[in-house]
Amino acid sequence: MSKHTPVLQAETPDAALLRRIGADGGDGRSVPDAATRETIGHAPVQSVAELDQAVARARTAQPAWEGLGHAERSRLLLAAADAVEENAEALARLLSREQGKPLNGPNARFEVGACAAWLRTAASTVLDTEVLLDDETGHAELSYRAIGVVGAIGPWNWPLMITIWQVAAALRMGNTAVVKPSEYTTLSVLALLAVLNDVLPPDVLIGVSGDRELGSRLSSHPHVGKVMFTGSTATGRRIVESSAQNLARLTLELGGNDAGIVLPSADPAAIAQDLFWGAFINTGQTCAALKRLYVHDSLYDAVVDALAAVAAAMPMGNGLDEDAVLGPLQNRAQFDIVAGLVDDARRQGARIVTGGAPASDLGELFYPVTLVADIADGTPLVDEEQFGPALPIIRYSEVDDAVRSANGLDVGLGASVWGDRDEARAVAARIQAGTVWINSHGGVHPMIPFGGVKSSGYGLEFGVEGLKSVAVPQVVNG
Ligand code: TXE
Repeated sequence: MSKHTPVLQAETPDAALLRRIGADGGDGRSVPDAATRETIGHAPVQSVAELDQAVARARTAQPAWEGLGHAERSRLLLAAADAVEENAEALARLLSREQGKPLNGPNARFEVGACAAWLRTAASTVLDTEVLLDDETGHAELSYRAIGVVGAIGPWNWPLMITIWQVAAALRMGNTAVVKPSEYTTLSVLALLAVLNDVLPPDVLIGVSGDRELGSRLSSHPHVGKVMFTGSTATGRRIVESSAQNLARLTLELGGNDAGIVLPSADPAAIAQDLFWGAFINTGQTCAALKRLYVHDSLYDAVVDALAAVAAAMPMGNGLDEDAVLGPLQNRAQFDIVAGLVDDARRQGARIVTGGAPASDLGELFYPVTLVADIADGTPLVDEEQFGPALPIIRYSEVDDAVRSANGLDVGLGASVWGDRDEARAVAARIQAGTVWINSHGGVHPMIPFGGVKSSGYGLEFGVEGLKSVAVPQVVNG
């Protein structure tokens, strides 16, 4: 047993997974536990040549995989979902240690459960051939065929769930996939792929481990026909540029800065818990989290107080602590962004209602839930994506102004409106975002398409639209 991996001595289920993917030895890049910063294993550092080999293998395997047909691929994806469930606790523990999210709350166990759910839905969703014309002038049909090799490039915040989002539909449609996980959460994703590969044929789903150079090569590779990307807008732009070379089709789920608007008709006490989780799910490190909250003047103080009361009752701690529902920031860079934005807001005269300074007693990267009131548009904490546990709460008196603020940034992943349902739906229709939730924020469902507008990207995932997005349409005319 390696001296680098003391936790393996405990023989936890995640230790077996680490051994299985060869991460328990001393070779490769050292991976820290997000909470304790102790080394939990080593991630392989693969070369561009190895990536090229992976794409070549996936390309060779693709015709036979497509040739299995929908029924057999669906059967295998259902078996893959069962395999995820059989390994759920080991995956959740490894995810919790590497990513930082607690086992409980809407966190690690929830994420692993979502992987199984999305696999099952991708397996059972029907994408029928459409009859476009059928009369005396002729007959034409539209059906959807596999593209070939799909490149999946993911982030570190929901690494398992987003990998499944990217590959489940792709595999169902007869593509093979090469996955490049974030360098921050490589081990969890490699472990997930190992579990899936227990039931999938060889080379249908291949992981490559490395940094952005591998991501860059995967997205520009001449034999990759589709890139599924979730990450920052800056990287998304680079992927669009490289698609000029290989003409890969793209689904880009980029950053957001989701606004929530609380209307005068809302009940602060009734919505506080859902507002809290809308903003602080995964300790705020979520693409479609509530990142700026606009509250009508008439109930501003009541909403701030109700949110502060909910925050006070939510334990933060090491992810393996069964009581914790909030964890650390995943990495130092993100921690510095959050701490810097809060410090800046304070300097500009905003009011820190709760939190506002690192929770160093818990560990290096812990930052408490921070509510920032009496803050305005134009402050970086409002205008920039914090991607962490700090929520600016902005006062408004005219709904038109709140709508203008919500639409005032160049992103549009999600948004939410809180209050009387009919009033809220009327406001929702005026908001520029891929999804507008009413009296909730951020909930996703495997049958409901999800995607952004503006600089939050393009393309839809999930449901029938998600299957279409990893396929090429083909018309048969005659
Ligand atoms: O993202 P990157 P990071 C936001 C969040 C965060 C910021 C940076 O605000 O602070 O993005 O996070 C790979 N071609 N979000 O650094 O750099 C890279 O190796 C191809 C929002 O994680 O975009 C990794 O696998 N791939 C987001 C993946 O892209 C490249 C979730 C993401 O890295 C590449 C996470 C290139 N040229 C962060 N360069 C959300 N919307 O959910 C890097 N990569």
